[in-house]
Amino acid sequence: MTVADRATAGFRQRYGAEPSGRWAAPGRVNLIGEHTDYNDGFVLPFALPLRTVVAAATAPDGHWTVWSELDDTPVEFGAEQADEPGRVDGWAAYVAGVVWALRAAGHDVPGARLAVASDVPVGSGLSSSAAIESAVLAALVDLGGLDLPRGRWPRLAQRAENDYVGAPTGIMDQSAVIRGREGHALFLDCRTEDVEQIPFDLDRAGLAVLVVDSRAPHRHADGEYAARRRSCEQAAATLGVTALRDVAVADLDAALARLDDDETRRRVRHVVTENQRVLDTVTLLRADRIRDVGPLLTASHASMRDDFEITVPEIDIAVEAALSAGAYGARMTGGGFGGCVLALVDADAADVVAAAVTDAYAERGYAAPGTLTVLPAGGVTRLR
Ligand code: GAF
Repeated sequence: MTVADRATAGFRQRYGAEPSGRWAAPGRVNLIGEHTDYNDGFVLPFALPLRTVVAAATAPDGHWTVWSELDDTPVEFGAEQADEPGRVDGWAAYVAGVVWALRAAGHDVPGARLAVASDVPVGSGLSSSAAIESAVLAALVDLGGLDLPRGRWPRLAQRAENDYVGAPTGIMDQSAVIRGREGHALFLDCRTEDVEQIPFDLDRAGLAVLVVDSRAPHRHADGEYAARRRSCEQAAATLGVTALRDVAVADLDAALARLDDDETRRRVRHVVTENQRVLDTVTLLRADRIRDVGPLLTASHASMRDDFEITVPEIDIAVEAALSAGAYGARMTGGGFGGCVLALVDADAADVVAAAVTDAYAERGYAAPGTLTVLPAGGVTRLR
């Protein structure tokens, strides 16, 4: 059964009725630009063909009930719980957070019954949370006929995650999931929210992006993410800039000389050089030089491993094995401390590279990784 059929079947079984519609939102990978979004910097993610689907209909009692195929017990909440961040917890907090963010922005959100099915793996760093937020947001906007232009959706979904769920994440994931376009990577300026759709036609170039799910448990991911963010914000304050985005590569040495501990210097060096790598990647893609992006991906990984210190052994091994097997470049993608690696490979070499990573894992006694080749897909949409 497709993910859309599972959502519909779940709706029928749970609520004994037909949904009014189905809304689908993708997961994402980030080609390059990690931990730059909350530094007002640049990112270059793309939406995945894996999607989360929400089947939904309005509920006359004004309450929200949500069922997920991952947890057979439905969660129900009313305005009182939705209006108090933290009252709904677990996976349903992403749904309640969207209701909260809409209501906080003054919208009259209709009560609804929702059924969620997903092909985006949870906890793999592929933005399953942004996918459910965005699909629910699209459903509620349509069901309620809310006047909310799509350009404002990413900030609203981010608020759900920051202020209701309590995760201090940036704007990248929701932007990729909402604004992604098939065959393109999304070049986003996280300060202005200006976007440029950059053609990323892997198929035509005979290339593929191989995604390797390390299946490594996220170790202390939440606390470490918040700590990295704090350290960047403190460094920006010390340097007297609004955000680390305001430090140019040409000024990096002078900036580092003004910071007095080595750890902070390394954090800053990652962010400043990573922003430049995004810009360099965009320049190459505009010139249709996709293969030449490889070394930038690998340099980004080294920076995350050595300077930002957000990788784990399973992730570093996957990158090394992919490169040894002929990938043009490879890097961890997403927040870090586990999750996925992406590798730029010749399409006809994807299986060989995937097998090399699987062998490297077996040699070290790690559980087998998940492997998948992907092409850039479109953003959140209502299904016909
Ligand atoms: C996570 C966050 F949600 C993003 O906002 C971003 O900071 C990313 O980690 C790191 O680049 O996915």
